[in-house]
Amino acid sequence: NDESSSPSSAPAAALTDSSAQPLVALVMGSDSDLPHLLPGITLLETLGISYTTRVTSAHRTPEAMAEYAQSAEAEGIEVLIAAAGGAAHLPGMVASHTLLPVIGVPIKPRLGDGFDSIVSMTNMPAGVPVATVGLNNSVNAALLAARQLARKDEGIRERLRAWIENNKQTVLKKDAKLHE
Ligand code: RP5
Repeated sequence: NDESSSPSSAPAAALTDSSAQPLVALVMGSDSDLPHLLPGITLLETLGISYTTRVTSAHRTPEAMAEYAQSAEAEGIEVLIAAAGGAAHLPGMVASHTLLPVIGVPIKPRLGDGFDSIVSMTNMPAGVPVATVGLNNSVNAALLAARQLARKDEGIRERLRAWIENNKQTVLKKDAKLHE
């Protein structure tokens, strides 16, 4: 389902990347994907994880896409989140140009239910992995990136633990409310 995303009606006109050296790069095939990435971006900010955003397309800007994927690791990026909809080849193409872990976010296209986006990312040939989350689920993409970074960063680890605890309490409160 796509409940994890609350896209606004139009793409954000501008997005301020975090000022610190980015550890996560969010790449998207079009700025029309950005509203679906905003919940994940908000979560990265909550967890104090620096990030950068790029619009780069596997089909429309193949050279720029390859160049960015090849240079991301040298630029200090540790995890790539790649979002695309429909013929959603961006995460797979990015993964073919880097050794960094790539998390794919399938985006629901204007036409159809989004299953095409999902299988575009999950049906990768053996040898080129894309860790694919649910449709529009940039929150889980951000949490996966956080888990990867938490292996080496105690601060991120603690903030991730706190977020998970808070999430647990939210669910417990909902349960308690049902039985009031
Ligand atoms: C994909 O085509 C993009 O990732 C986007 O999800 C979809 C539609 O792009 P626009 O026509 O909105 O630019 O490449």
